[in-house]
Amino acid sequence: MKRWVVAACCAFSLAAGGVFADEIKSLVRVKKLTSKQITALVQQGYDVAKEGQGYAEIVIDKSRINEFVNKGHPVKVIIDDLDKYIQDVQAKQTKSDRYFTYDTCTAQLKKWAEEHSSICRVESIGKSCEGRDIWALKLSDNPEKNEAEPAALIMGLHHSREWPSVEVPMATIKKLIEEYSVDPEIKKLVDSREVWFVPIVNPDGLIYSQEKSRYWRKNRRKNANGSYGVDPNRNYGYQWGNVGASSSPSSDTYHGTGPFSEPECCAIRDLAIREKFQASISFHTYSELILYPFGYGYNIPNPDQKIFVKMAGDMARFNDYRPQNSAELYPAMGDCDDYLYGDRKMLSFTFELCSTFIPSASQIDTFNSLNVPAVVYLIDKAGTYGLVPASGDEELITSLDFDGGVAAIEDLVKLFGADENIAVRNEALDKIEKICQQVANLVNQDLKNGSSETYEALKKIPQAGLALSYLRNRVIFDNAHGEFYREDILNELKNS
Ligand code: 0X9
Ligand code: CA
Ligand code: ZN
Repeated sequence: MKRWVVAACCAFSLAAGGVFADEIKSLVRVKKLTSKQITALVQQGYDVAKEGQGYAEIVIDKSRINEFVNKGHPVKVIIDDLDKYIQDVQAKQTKSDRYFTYDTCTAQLKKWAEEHSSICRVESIGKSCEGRDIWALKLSDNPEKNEAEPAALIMGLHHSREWPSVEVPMATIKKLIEEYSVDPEIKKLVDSREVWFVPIVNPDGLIYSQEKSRYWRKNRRKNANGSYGVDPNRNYGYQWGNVGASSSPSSDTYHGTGPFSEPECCAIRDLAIREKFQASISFHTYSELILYPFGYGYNIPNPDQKIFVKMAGDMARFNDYRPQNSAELYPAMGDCDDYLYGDRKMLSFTFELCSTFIPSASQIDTFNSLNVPAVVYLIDKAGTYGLVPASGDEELITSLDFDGGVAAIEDLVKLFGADENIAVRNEALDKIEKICQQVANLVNQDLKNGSSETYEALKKIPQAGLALSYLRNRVIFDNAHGEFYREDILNELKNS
């Protein structure tokens, strides 16, 4: 260990730890803390794993626990020696209950791509600090083509020690692939979306956490002062800064030398720019939360707040997690969601899975089954709510088929139809109008071709008033210009 590094550091980076890899780390619950004090701890670079009513759970050098006690904050040790604890979890894995490693995950992704090449393919979206491939699996019909379909991005493992965050994306792929050939609903979902999975954003970190220091959080960048690691969830380039993020390389929330200094974050950025996603989930552990932007400061206005609250609330029904704004947890600059929403206008969510970093492997099936349905929901809603923000562009709307258009109308009119806030409503209304025009066009086309099926279906949708009135205008116009319509339908529309 280079002890001189410590002498050169300020007192606060000492508190943040991370210089001595051989220090024993504990997970402790520090009590009698106000939420202001907890935010201050985050601000000072403490590795806060969970925030609760009057307490915080913190990863800290075992030798420093008493500093809290001495300041009048009772401490309960949850895990005395994190490294040993996680080694035990690892040792007790069975053949069937087992966390993915970088190698087993890579092999599984490649196997799926090989065996199901008509609906998925694998691509390396970049290299980690240590030169490993960051693998992505694309799931969609015609996976080689970039089609005008709503797109979603599902990420795991920004943070090394958060192994369950790899499992949920992998379990979602498995479900969608296996059910594709037997469940028409799943087939329709996969065919009408482009879903990208990046189960391991930080490969070097996962390997380090599984083979060396189990509580490791960051990536494995070798910093200029000899310490290791940048926090990938503080390195994104939207509102990159010092709130809830540290400029000390040895801190566990070190934000790097500049925005997007880390290749892992660049890989996600470049994929997002290329694929123009509408929605995303970034999985982490722990705390059983569903977080949404903005997270870089308190009370930052979010123009799409209403959609975020609705979707987070709906997803929380599957897993019973708590939906909340991420700054309310604690403000932190440079996280993934703020970039994906702030810059790319995606509906970006962070899930804090489980109630500890790495639960026993026997719980993998349980947390998967709680969370996979929420992912499927997000993939679906990328094509309805996802059309409202700027990422839901014109081309997506004019490519909607009848079912996709109707689903969007139903969701959006329900959410915005009765909104008394004119500003919020107008923004969404602009998109709703375009979707209704698209649906009216499709139905009009069907009527001209002699099919009234979509027309009859549209009439049954309670939210379809606007689409029907567009249809009426169009039919009357086209009829006046010599198009033929069935007499009864023409009269019905004229009199409606
Ligand atoms: O601090 C993080 O990066 C996330 N929690 S974790 O314990 N997995 O490290 C939460 C980030 C939420 N975003 C903001 N609060 N801005
Ligand atoms: Ca496709
Ligand atoms: Zn995390």
